[in-house]
Parts: sequence; C-alpha cells; structure tokens
Amino acid sequence: ATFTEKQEALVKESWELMKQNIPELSVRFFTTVIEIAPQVKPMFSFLKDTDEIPQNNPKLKAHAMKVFKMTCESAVQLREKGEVVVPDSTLAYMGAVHVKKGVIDPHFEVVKEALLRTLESGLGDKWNEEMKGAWSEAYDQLATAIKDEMKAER
Ligand code: HEM
Ligand code: ISQ
Repeated sequence: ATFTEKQEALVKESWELMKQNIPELSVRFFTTVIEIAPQVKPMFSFLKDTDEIPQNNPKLKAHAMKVFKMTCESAVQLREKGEVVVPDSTLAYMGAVHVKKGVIDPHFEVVKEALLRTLESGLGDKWNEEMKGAWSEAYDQLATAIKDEMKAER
C-alpha cells in the first residue's frame, strides 16, 4: 500500500504527543497486551515473576518505547521508500529474539491491538480513524518484516 505524507505526519505528530508520557504509556501498553493474551506474560523476563505490571521498571519502559519508535520509523520509511527497510543486523536480531522467546505469528495481532488501544487512550479526542489507519499500516509492514525473518530463522 502507498503511504502518504499526511499519514507519515499523523504518526509522527501523535508519537510526539505520546512521548511526553512514557512511563504511564509503557505500563498501559504492557497491561493491555497481558489483558488480551495473559499467556505471553512469562515470555518477558521482567514480568514473569510478578503478579502486577511493575510501574517503574526501566527495562519495561525501554521495551515499550522501542516498539512505538520502530513503528514510527517504519512509517517514515513507508513514505520515503514505499517499504519498510530494517537494517539487516537489526532484522536478524529481531527475528532471533522473538523466535527464542517463543513468539508466534498470532501474537503480532495482540501487540497491534494493544498498540492501537494505548494510542487511543493516550491521545483521547486527538485520536481519529485516519491516525489509526496510518499506525496500522506502519505496524503491519514492520510486523511482516519481523515475521518473515522469524521464518528464515526457524
Ligand atoms: C523483545 C520489538 C512484537 C515479545 C523485543 C525487542 C524489540 C522488540 C526491539 C528487543 C529488546 C532488546 O533486547 O533490546 C518488537 C516489535 C514488534 C514486536 C517492533 C512488532 C512489530 C512482539 C510480539 C511479541 C513480542 C508480537 C509477543 C508477545 C517480545 C519478548 C521480548 C521481545 C518476549 C524479549 C523481552 C525480554 O528481554 O525479556 N521486541 N517486538 N514482541 N519481544 Fe518484541
Ligand atoms: C513486544 N516486544 C517488545 C516489547 C513490547 C512491549 C509491549 C508490547 C509488546 C512488546
């Protein structure tokens, strides 16, 4: 699918707004993932031994940040190049990490849903269908690149 300048701008703008609230946002992101799919909780090293989602865990924050940031970067690439280009080393690493942790394809839909819900709750009345479409497309393309790499890895 083609990605427009408008879509890229929507993703960037909403990410800039979200960034101001990283601690809360990252906890909410993980909480939503675990609500949708409790079975993935033990996959995360910093969640497996806790009943609650730790509110102030630096690793948790860093992880949640990366997913948002990578999705945001894939939006930029989609617009500039028409496809998501993850550097080879990063992509191989992404594939390896996720295979090793036991991630399977359907989990990507869970993370997508959680990402969109986190954006919606974080942005309130600034959230709209156009933004949802732009983030969805950017995420789907990034997820496809990671899933393909996971297949190559197995
Ligand atoms: C680790 C990004 C999808 C579960 C990571 C890391 C990154 C990342 C960057 C490595 C962090 C590091 O070692 O520095 C992404 C992106 C995704 C995605 C961009 C989608 C586009 C998923 C899905 C799952 C998942 C669908 C399944 C629930 C994990 C787990 C780890 C991980 C369990 C290891 C965490 C730990 O260190 O304990 N992911 N991920 N990821 N990801 Fe993902
Ligand atoms: C997937 N991979 C790494 C970190 C994450 C944080 C929240 C939700 C999904 C994730």
